[in-house]
Amino acid sequence: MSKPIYVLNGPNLNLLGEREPEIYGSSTLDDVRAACEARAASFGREVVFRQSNHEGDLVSWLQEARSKAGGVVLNAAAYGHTSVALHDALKMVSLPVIDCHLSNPDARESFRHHSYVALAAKGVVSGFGVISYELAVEAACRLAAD
Ligand code: CA2
Repeated sequence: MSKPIYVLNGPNLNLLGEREPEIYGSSTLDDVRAACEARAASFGREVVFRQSNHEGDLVSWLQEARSKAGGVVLNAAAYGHTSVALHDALKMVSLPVIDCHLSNPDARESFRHHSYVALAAKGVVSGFGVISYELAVEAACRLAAD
């Protein structure tokens, strides 16, 4: 039985669809979850989809993923730009980890240009809205060993 892909979402993404649709699109996080599940299902995998506004939850879920996941898609949101704790946790995950963003942080404010997640990830998908998640889940499924 293939292990699931963990899709982990950071702060404020629970409010997706409620504001700034010109940047993030109009999909809700439930829409994102459905898109991830559909793409993973086409590769015979399931998704464990979670969101938290708390940095420590994301660290704990990355530690859990080490033994339970086939791969990880992480949109750490603002914590990606600030969190050495997430970077350190990711360095202990020997699975394909895809850094995923709805918007393209490199085309935005300079404080979004640095990513502690990208430095420890296999690759980055950004700028395509919900499609970023679909591409990231596909990459995780195709790169997963277990
Ligand atoms: O583009 C992305 O996916 C981001 O990770 C989103 C973060 C931002 O800090 C990163 O630089 C890029 C912000 C998430 C805010 O969540 C929203 C909540 C409500 C409406 C829209 C977005």
